[in-house]
Amino acid sequence: MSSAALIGNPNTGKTSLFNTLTSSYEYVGNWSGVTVEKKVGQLKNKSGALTDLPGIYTLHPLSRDEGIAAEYLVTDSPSLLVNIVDASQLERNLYLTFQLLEYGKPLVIGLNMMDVAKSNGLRIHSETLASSLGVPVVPLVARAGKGAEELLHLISSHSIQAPDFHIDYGNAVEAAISNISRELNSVLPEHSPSERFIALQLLERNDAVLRSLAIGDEVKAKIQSICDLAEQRLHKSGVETTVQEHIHSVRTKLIRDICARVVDATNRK
Ligand code: GDP
Ligand code: K
Ligand code: MG
Repeated sequence: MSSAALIGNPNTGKTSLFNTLTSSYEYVGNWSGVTVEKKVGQLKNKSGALTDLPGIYTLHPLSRDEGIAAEYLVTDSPSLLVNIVDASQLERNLYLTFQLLEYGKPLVIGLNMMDVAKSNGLRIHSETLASSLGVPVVPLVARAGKGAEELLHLISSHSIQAPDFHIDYGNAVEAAISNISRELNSVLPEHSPSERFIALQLLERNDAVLRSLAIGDEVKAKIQSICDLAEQRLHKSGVETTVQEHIHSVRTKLIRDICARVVDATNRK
């Protein structure tokens, strides 16, 4: 049995898809500690469970509610991520996608709101998006149920591979990722997200991820000093920003490059 999770920005059509893809609820309640609704359903073809996660723009939470998705990714460790992306707002949506690509587990993109993109005069080259990111992309109009069958088929096929997605964040950050990964290597439980993903989230000072990790204070202190050292090295190399801002700016530059190839806005309305 697989466990898949729907994850994406707010209002991208996750719940609409959840309702189309599942036949019965396994669980409806609240996420622990917060009043945000938690829904887990059984996929229509009985191939596994699907969890509908609260919408977020980044894994880096600003509030307890926003930390739910990050905590879930670390502690529940789903075997497949179904990233729902709004095709009409691709650049903004891809930030979370980049973070999820680093997770190290199989990922499929449901490229929703294709009707909205079209009526805005945007042509979205979904094959170019798929080849740029190295993951399957299924165009969707969730409100009309379009593409949902193909997505369900793909989710259940168990043919989706973990993406080989690797951004080069530069020497200072890459050295820190290696050093944090080494600290995590022996302490992470099986089926955890990739060490690289956790290292990057910790370098981004994601407290929800830090809280969710079952690691001792000694390892936490070592990781903290690696983060501090990365910042010093970054400054020495002439980059005046924090590590967090640096990671953000490397990602956003790459996202702009990809959008320039994927989105044809010649006839934008
Ligand atoms: P969530 O916040 O990601 O769970 O998104 P919802 O499933 O609640 O959808 C947000 C709104 O977008 C609802 O009004 C949906 O009916 C609408 N919606 C969902 N998918 C599509 C789509 O493909 N096209 C259009 N035009 N609207 C959609
Ligand atoms: K909503
Ligand atoms: Mg929803």
